[in-house]
Amino acid sequence: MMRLFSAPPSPYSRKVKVLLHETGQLDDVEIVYSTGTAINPGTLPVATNPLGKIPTLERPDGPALYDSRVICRYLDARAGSNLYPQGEGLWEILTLEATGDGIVDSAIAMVYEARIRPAEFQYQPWVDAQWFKAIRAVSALNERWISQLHGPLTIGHISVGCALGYLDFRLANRGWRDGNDALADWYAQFAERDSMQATMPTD
Ligand SMILES: N[C@@H](CCC(=O)N[C@@H](CS)C(=O)NCC(=O)O)C(=O)O
Repeated sequence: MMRLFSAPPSPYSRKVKVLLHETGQLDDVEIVYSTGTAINPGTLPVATNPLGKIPTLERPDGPALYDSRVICRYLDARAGSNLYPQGEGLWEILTLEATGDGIVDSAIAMVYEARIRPAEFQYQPWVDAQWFKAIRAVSALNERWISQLHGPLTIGHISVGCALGYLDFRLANRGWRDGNDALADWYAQFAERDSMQATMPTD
């Protein structure tokens, strides 16, 4: 049995869990609760992932895999589920995935700044700059990616869905929907999928 080190609030872990739902592999993976920070690694899987991050996928028949992008691609190949298009379209979808992940990178940097760094060391212009990155990417999704998002399910959809879900979860007051109606409409529909409903982030 494979073991997925992950935590309910983690948006990168959520990508993997959504993929497990969508590809019918839930029964093949034990979900192991794992949490911590760079300063206090807690139960993060440092023994198998030197970066000490989740998600990490331990496999009985091979070395552990880490980074959500690697794990998702592995599990897609394992299931033969075609969440990665063949041919030229692949590059666009990998970029869509990177856009969703990048939104999360900035959002998490903001959350860690507030939570981990002592108040006297916090630097608001840096926090605001992270938000500008995230909202610029949200706006690009709204302007340039809506037709892909309305197409067949790919890893790009999953990444973007988890990213927007994370903005709602941790940064709802920033109002990512403002001026991004097409993306908001897409997300309202996407969030109804069983895989998304079953993996809603919680503390
Ligand atoms: N690029 C990685 C990012 C993983 C990541 O940063 N996960 C966070 C939790 S959401 C983590 O493990 N943080 C602990 C740390 O940074 O030490 C991925 O896609 O899996």
